[in-house]
Amino acid sequence: MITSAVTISLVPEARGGPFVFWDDLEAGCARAAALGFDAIEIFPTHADDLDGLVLRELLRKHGLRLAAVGTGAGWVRRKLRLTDPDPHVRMCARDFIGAVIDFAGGFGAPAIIGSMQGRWGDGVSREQALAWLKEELDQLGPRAHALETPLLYEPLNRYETNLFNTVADSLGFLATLRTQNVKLLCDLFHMSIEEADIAGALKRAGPKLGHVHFADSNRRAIGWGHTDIAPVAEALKSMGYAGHVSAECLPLPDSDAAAAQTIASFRRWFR
Ligand SMILES: [Mn+2]
Repeated sequence: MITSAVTISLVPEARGGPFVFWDDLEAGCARAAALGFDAIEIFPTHADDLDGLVLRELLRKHGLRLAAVGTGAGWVRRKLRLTDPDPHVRMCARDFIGAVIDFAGGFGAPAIIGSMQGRWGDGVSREQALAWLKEELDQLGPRAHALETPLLYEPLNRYETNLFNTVADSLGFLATLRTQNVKLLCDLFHMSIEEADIAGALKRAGPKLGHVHFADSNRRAIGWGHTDIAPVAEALKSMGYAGHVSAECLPLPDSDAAAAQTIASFRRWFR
């Protein structure tokens, strides 16, 4: 069964970014539950800044699950990335992500590698950047596997990375890894920029699809842009996808309205 999730960002530096709820984990959980979401996706400043006991109690109290945990704060706050030319920066990036893998794994949830993948250029060749990314994913993938969770790799649009922008190219890269535990996070906003056929790309990912970011073409809540959702929903259902569709969209016109529009769209297409 496909389940719904909504994002909660706890990263002050990311204000203005595409997250539905902000700053307050308890309030975000309460709103998510009131609207009928199945799960939350958290963007923490660092894994160590999350209190596992507090989170467990909040999830229990509100009947929610943890869908995934993002690692983008490592880039936003500390400029860490897995393809940095400085080996110390790569090591810190790996540690940052590893701590999120361990924390999320305790809740049966995967960590997400999005902006922490970095990019090539500025003296780093594409070949070198991909070799470093491969090396890091081959260490982090098994770490997640030990916790029985996948590790999520998210292709981003061309304005955010020059490593991989499409599902097809990302699948080709994942096939070169030793670990089989890295799955794709397909973000419908990035896909609306990069894919010729979003539904076709999702089907192509097939069993490698681990998570979906649910946002329209303009990164607003689903239904408020021009993405044709019908074939996208049909593709996810027909391929037997059984993960979350998680609202990673702009909080416009405000958080509650974006969340309400998302859950209305979710019910329309998946219930
Ligand atoms: Mn995303």
